[in-house]
Amino acid sequence: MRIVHFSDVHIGVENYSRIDPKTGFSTRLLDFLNSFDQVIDYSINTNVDLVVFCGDAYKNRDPSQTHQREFAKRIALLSNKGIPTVLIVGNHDVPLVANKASALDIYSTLDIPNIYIGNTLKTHLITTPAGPIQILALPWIRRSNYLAKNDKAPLTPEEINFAIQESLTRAIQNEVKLLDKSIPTILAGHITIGEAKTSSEISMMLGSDYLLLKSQIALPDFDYVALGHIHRHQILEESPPVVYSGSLERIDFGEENDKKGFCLVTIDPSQKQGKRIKSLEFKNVNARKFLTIPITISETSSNPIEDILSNVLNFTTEDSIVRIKIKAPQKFSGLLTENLIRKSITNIYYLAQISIEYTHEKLIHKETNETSSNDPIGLLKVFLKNQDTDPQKTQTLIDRANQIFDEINPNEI
Ligand SMILES: [Mn+2]
Repeated sequence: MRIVHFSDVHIGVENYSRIDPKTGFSTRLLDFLNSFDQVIDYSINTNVDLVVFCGDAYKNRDPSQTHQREFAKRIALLSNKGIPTVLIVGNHDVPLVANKASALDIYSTLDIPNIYIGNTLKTHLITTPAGPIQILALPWIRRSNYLAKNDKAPLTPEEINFAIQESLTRAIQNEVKLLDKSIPTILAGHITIGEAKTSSEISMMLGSDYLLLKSQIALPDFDYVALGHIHRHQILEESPPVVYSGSLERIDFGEENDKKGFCLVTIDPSQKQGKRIKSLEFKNVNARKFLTIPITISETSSNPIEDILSNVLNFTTEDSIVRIKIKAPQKFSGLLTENLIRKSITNIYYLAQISIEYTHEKLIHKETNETSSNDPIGLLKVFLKNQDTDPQKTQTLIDRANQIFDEINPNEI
């Protein structure tokens, strides 16, 4: 039995994007759909028996019609090919208010064949071409739902988290008692596990998370624990495998070095519980690359712009979202403007950011020519700059001025 496990598609994340002239879509939307397509294509072309999606289809709780159509198109392909597909509801899929529908509820409302929605904690018995399997769905729990049911006394956020953790642990234990041990079983959840590591998606989290510990879900009753929510792929436990497949696309530079993709799990249903896992592979998708280029301009450089360009050419940038971090001696500050650098560089797919840090002087920021009126050194620099003073001479004069100020105000920092 071959199972594809993926998660955190987050359609609608559109940072670092422009409009694609051919489609009118944001280029980042195309990136996200492209990596999503690779999961769907793999599942269909290699005829997998089951697809498990562990939550967060969209960026927002209220996805646009276009985003919903693009997600639905791809889920429909799986449905039409007869591949059973489990969709677990993530925190980005649920509204804050109790009784409002999640972004995935429409699939159970329409009763789409082969699509199973995990919007409550319960076990689904699913028939796959390779035999039956039990999926214990562990969706994101809405705080508001919880409060609505437990409104005896106002609780602090920490108390709410603790209460959710307790009730989830109990609910999982109750479900486990009802499982049929002769059938393979997967726990599929959208949740933070305390031991997991994050890269950058802190910015993607909506409020503070409740969490479970690995020991509460790595139970011998499960052949595999499929997780979503944390965007960094990681294997938290070998037996049973407790795995975050990770997201399909990078969101920011914190994920620059993370691989992106999905998991292929092979289970032998004829084996006894605990012996069913045959293999676990991570399959890379071709996600948009992020690249940081650090450049240090030497004191003796005769053409800093030229140096920046030749440094950039050492990297493959045609298909990457790039940021350039420049360190330069203060004397070049007049030469290096972001505009000029941007105009000079043409071989980058998307230039997200240029930062310039000047060594030595920090009191004045020449790009904006701002200096505070009570900063005499800063004012002196503006004066010298306006006089077109030679950079070396400027440095000497500034050093002398610093000495003088130190002598007058020896205790001033
Ligand atoms: Mn999430």
